[in-house]
Amino acid sequence: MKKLDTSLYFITDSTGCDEYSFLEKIESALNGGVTILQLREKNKTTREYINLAEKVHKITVKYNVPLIIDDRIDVAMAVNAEGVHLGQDDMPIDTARKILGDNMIIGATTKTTQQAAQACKNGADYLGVGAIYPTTTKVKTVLTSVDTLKAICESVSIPVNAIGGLNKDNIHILKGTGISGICAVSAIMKSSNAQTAAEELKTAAEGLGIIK
Ligand code: TZP
Ligand code: MG
Repeated sequence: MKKLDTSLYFITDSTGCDEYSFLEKIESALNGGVTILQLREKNKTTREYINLAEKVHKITVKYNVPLIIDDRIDVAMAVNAEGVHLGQDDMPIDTARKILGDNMIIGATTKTTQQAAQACKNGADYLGVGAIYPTTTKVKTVLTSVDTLKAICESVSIPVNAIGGLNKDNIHILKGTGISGICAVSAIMKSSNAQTAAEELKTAAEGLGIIK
């Protein structure tokens, strides 16, 4: 597997978006420098999830950007996605690793150093930590402090990404935490120009020395 670049991690949300605009937004964000993309669908049937994932994957492969499927290893396998993202209530990381083998990317949501250590031990390739700020994206989550984020970064040797309410104007608090990247849903999804939004987020994070 080539080295994982999580520096600009775009998580999609198709709510309220017709399929054409959704796919167009994804392509635009990829043009803006997104390095890894997660398809996150909570209300689709399995068949709908697979259909959409196939279409998204056709786009991401053109950009050589890994596609990560949220929650569902069956959907990830069905479309030959590059990986899956699993939360604390999803399939355990070690079980997923046994099924998926060593070549697929497995990401884990962790909110404590204990969860982070466990996820690493069980075979996670990267961690998502947050929510750093309150978020308008539909998610069951609590806030994670920047101190906890930093402690997690210091305690593991895999990439750690910050998530939750992040945008180009508020990411300065992530300076010095040791994160590898920034996850964003609405900062890109809700912008009128996804390419510009991705470019601006990347430029801001690079300017602050948060990402390389
Ligand atoms: N997990 C923690 S916060 C969050 C997820 C999936 C949503 C992040 O969305 P946004 O719009 O970038 O705040
Ligand atoms: Mg999940």
